[in-house]
Amino acid sequence: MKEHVPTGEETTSLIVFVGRSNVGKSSIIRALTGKKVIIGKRPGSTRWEQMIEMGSFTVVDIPGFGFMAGQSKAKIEETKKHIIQSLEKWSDRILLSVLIIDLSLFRELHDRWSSRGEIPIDVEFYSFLCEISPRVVVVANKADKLKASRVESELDFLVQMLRDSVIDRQPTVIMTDALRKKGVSLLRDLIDEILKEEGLEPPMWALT
Ligand SMILES: Nc1nc2c(ncn2[C@@H]2O[C@H](COP(=O)(O)OP(=O)(O)OP(=O)(O)O)[C@@H](O)[C@H]2O)c(=O)[nH]1
Ligand SMILES: [Mg+2]
Repeated sequence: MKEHVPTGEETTSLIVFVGRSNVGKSSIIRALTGKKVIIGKRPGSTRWEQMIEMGSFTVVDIPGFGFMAGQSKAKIEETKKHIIQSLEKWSDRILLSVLIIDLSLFRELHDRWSSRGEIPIDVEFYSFLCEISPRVVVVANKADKLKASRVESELDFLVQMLRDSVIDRQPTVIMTDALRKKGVSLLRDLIDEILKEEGLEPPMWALT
């Protein structure tokens, strides 16, 4: 049998950005790294994984799961399966999973899925990421789309749902508005802390 010699790309640590379509994964990556990953108004802008080399680690921009503009149901299901398989394949290399959630839609989608007797897809992915990755941070993005008076209750609801789904982990949640780059520095600081813990060199972030 031919010996498998891993290349550098196959061994660097990964920080994966995961979430439903159109929640702002690519926008947050762009704000953090300054790399011109594709951002789009319609769900399904990122069609396949983008590996962004950051020196001591690699950021992975993953296509969104769930609804994608112009895609059949079968194709959407196939994409979800592919994402899960890729994450499983990478699990030994994942330093951190960043699950991005659209805070302005979370409760509505959560209630819709629950009323059908289904596990809401954001919650399903949160549990899955907790199984395959040593650290998970949830980014509650698009906070600006909520009325200011509702932000706190929506955030509390999200935290409660995450707690209920994985009872042995205290969820880490960061609130952001990627359009105005608000809150993204908290994510950067958290990543820097993790890199330090792992003895890895922090990169030159785009965000100042
Ligand atoms: N209001 C608001 N809009 C945002 C925010 N973050 C991203 N957007 C917008 O949301 C849309 C989708 O952003 P993307 O970064 O492409 O989202 P994505 O999760 O990478 O989408 P896919 O690759 O399709 O899964 C774009 O029109 C962004 O400008 C935010 O915090 N607030
Ligand atoms: Mg994207």
